Amino acid sequence: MASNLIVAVSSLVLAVLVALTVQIFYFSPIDPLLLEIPPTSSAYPSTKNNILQNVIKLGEGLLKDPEDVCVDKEGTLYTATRDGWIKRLRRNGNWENWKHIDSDTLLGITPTKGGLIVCDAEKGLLKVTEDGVSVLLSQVNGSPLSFADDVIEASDGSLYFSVASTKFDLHNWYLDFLEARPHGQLLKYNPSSNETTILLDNLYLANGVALSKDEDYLVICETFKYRCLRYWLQGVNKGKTEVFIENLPGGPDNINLAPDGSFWIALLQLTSEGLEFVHTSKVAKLIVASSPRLFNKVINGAKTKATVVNVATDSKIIRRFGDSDGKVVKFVTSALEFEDHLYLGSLSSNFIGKLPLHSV
Ligand SMILES: [Ca+2]
Ligand SMILES: [Ca+2]
Repeated sequence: MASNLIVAVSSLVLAVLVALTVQIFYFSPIDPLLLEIPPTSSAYPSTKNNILQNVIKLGEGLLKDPEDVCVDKEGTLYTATRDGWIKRLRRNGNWENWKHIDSDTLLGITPTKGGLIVCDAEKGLLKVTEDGVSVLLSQVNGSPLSFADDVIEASDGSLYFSVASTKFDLHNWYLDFLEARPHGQLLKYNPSSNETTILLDNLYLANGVALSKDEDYLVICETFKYRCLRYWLQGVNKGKTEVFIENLPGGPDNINLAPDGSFWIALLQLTSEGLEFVHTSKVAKLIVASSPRLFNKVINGAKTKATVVNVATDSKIIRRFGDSDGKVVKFVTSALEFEDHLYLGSLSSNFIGKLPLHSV
């Protein structure tokens, strides 16, 4: 009798194990590659400053995970929040709930001559003006535009923007990360001809996009490669791509041109012991991919820090600010310099951080 029960229970356990194995390994949503996280170059300034702990919190409690920030020519600061608001901070210090979009996937924003352009990872590129919100671009070559991440306008009116991944959506970004294959793109939208061109393909999670001061090149961030590429728009190298900076001390998210022509890049601290191990094992990747909860456990450490770097046009890191244990700010995704202050967006904050640059 007892032995029958043991046989029955063990058969059941075996069946469950087989089903789980089949589920995890044969029906996995990912086809992973191993990922080598680059060693942090010893040439970079020390990792241990906590200068970002000195930020002033703007709009605290009003802003749900403001991923990106921008400032228009009047000096009004804008951000897009996870609950679908475009909120703005007037020069007089007042916050305004400007426009609401039925979306929880708003990412990069940029001011343009014709209003604010917002990347909605589900709807595409949106245009926001005093009159309301309209969809500017929702398709690329007949396919839905999904996971638009960041956008910038050139002085001729062209919009350059990134698609983080053509395979996974924002809610499943961790699968793109685990798969570690290049599904990202850099695109150009010409509003006068209504034409969209793919400039670069096969990018490793294409994220922030910035134009150089003279608009002779673009810098595009590849988060999982810990590097940024330079795509030439003018001159003898027009159309060519080269590495702008690599082995960054974190995965680059948004990037912004500074007034002096250098760039501010927010770096995601995607390194934790758990993640480092996961990147060395396809089996571990398949197991983690089977459960977002498991992924959150592995990446947890990564969400408790913040780093931003200021990179010169010759690719040297000039300044590096951090909050090494996320005491005041963490998961900083955007850094924008305006009138001698740095403004910080974050996917784990309810405020915009403001750091006076003259005193650091
Ligand atoms: Ca932006
Ligand atoms: Ca971004």
